[in-house]
Amino acid sequence: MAPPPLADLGFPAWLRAAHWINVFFIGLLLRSGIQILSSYPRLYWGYDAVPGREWITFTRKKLPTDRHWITLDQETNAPPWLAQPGGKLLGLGRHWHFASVIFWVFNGVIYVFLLFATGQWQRLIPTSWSIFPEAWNAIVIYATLHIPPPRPPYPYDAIQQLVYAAVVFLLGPFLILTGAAQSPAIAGRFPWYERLFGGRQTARSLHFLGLLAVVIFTLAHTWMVIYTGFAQNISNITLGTGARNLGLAIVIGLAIIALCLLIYAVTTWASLRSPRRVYEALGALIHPPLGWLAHRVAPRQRYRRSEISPVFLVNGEPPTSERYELMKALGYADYHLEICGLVQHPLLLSYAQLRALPRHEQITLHHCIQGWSSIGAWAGVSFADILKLCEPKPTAQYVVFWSHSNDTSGRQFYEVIDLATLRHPQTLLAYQLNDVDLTVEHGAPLRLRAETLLGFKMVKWIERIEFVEEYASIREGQGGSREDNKEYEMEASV
Ligand SMILES: Nc1nc2c(c(=O)[nH]1)N[C@H]1C(S)=C(S)[C@@H](COP(=O)(O)O)O[C@H]1N2
Ligand SMILES: [Mo]
Repeated sequence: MAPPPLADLGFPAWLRAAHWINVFFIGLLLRSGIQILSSYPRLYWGYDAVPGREWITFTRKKLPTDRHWITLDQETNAPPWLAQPGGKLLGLGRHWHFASVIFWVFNGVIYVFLLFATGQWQRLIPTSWSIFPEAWNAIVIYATLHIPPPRPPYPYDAIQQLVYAAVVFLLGPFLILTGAAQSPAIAGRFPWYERLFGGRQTARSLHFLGLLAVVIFTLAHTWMVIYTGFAQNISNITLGTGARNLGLAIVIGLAIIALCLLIYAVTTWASLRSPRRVYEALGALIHPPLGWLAHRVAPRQRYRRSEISPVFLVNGEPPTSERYELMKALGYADYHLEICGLVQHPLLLSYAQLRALPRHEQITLHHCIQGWSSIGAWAGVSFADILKLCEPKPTAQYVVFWSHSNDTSGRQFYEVIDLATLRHPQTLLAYQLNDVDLTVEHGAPLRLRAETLLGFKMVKWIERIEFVEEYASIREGQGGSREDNKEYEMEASV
């Protein structure tokens, strides 16, 4: 069946609805995206974030000089008028970003489907090669600071048509693909996918440039809408092409924009006021798919020796207890790893016993939730070997890693990981980084590596490993120190 002619298509209700829904979620994505960027406001090319090699920095914040700085010192405060929700609420910013993505993609898929089902695609996709000479003519006219005339039946010039088509069919998918390339679970399981973009930091930089393209497009689009007949244009996209009452259309159009801004304001205010409740509400939506990804996808990372980062960044405050200081002074000779909880054989393994177990090595990319990444060669004990020794009981579902260090609330640092995720190959209790025994900064004497997860799950300075059935009864019940204190998500796979 031939599609109806372009002139008869008009702006059906679904197209108008999809347009405004898109505007609303793009706004949320931009706001929450800026929140995420503010946690590590510097961009790099390649795989890792090597200090000094950033191509752009958005902060003048100084690092502390009286102690070893950590990457949390590089986090900045985002202004709530610009970012969602503002401050240092990275965890909540991610929740807004991921929740918005779900609705935005859903809306986009329906829109594209209906474009093709109704013939509306003819608005965007050129049907003749003459579009290119016409586009060139349009550019020449723009260069003289004039607006080219529309080309009936199209309501706009050739360049506009090409730009609209590129935004829908190229920029949208580009943002989704570069977003996905930053996930530790996806990069861990499909290293070729990350290589396609030239590394995680390149994907992050491209994702940012995509954001910039969206902003520039939105400004240019808004300007054109105003310049080429604001009343008629806004009427078309709110009430449809048949509408007579242009005044009413303007009121409705502006009311929709005001409503979007109001919702951003209210949801930002709610996020700042009761972060935990917003975390739980949005979490109900995003945690199931993230958890599914983390434990379904087994990592297969293998970077080359030559790719090891010249500097492996450091995060997390080291232990300060006397006990740890003493252990360190003795070269960890009296260190013991305690394995307890729901296991057939509770264990107390000395440092020497741990190092006598088979040694495994892997060169992997570390993804910090803040946005930086580093490549390192880790060596240590395979978690599978520990499981063989202790034999978890059938009721054991989760493993709690307790650290010698304290979290930001001054209590013992801990993180919980589900047993299925830990059964993946490349789960390591590491004692070496780049062929030397771990330094204090990197978690001496023992730290976790779980290569489908974000860095904050990989507890350093491990004191004790406890097998449990559930974690709701541990501390605040969110699954770890960072979840309890900073609203990071337990299913740290993206
Ligand atoms: N005990 C403890 N472990 C921790 C942290 C911490 O604050 N305390 N920070 C985590 C975070 S956020 C990251 S990114 C990694 C950093 O590991 P690295 O310092 O070896 O790069 O450690 C993780 N393990
Ligand atoms: Mo991190």
